[in-house]
Amino acid sequence: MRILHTSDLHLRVDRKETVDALKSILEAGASKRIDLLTISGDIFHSERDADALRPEIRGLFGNHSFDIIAIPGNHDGTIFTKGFDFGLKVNTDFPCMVHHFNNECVVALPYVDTPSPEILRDLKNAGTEYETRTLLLHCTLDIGFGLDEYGEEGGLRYFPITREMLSELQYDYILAGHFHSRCEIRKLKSGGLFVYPGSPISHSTKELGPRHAVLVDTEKRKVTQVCLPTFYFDKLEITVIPGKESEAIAQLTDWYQKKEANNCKLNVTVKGIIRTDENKFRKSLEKAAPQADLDYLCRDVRAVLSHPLYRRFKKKLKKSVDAQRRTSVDYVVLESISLLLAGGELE
Ligand SMILES: [Mn+2]
Repeated sequence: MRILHTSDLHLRVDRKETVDALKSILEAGASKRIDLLTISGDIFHSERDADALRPEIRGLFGNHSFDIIAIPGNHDGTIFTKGFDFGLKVNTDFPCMVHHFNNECVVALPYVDTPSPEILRDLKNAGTEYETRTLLLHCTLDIGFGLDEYGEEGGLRYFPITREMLSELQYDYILAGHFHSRCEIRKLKSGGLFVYPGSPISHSTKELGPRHAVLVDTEKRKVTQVCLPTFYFDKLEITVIPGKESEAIAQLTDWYQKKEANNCKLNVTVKGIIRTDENKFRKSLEKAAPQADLDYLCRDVRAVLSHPLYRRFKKKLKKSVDAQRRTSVDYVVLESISLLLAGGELE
């Protein structure tokens, strides 16, 4: 069976690009000839968004060559129990629902706060008669991520679970949601694979770089990331060394040109010290990355270069500091003298 896995769409009525992301995922599903699309929670950002978007979304979920199985997450947990028509069946049955496809099963657990011993027991016993078992879960895994990587809410209140506990359940694949920042695939001690696809669209600047869904081929036992054409944020930080201004421009040009045609918003921070006109250098940066937001923090240090104090230092530098460390020491001194000059502490 070929499964495309995603989660955390956070569809919002005031962010059209989230609905576009859903369309991209459905298109990816068709082009990858999948049998099943799985969505592990937080389809909607809030109940209000689910309410507003329902009629529009309903049509999108219908008429596909593949099945769709979804579970509620902590953001949209209760809306699915109210009998509305979303165009897809979101599993809200406790303890869990077992969907089967020939000799395989997909066990879907609707979002709950804590993995109680009863829930873990039910998950362990669900669908054990099938050859391949896949579990859908909205959870916080113990792999040392920053709490802010789990979307805006963070925290460990959301079904915290360890790899050890999941290993015990003996699933072949655990297709999870709740972790936003990037795609993470981990092998469990049991041999099973744990998959966080990351949010399929950047919801904030905490989620950087192109977004992915994950394709699971259960027959070939192959798991691959599928890059999505959805909106993302990205950023680049460059520290310029005096005399290496053109290298900085080249680095920016290379990075920018790879992303230029993408659906993204780019932020570039250029800091450090330069041996050239501040205005001219800014213009070159803007030319290299015209659509990016630029934080320009460079300082022209030409006045320092001709300062007697710096000249004396430069002579000593060659004698007393080995070649390897010379550039970084030079940089620190240039920066310090420049600040002293700016503060009027040097004549
Ligand atoms: Mn989420």
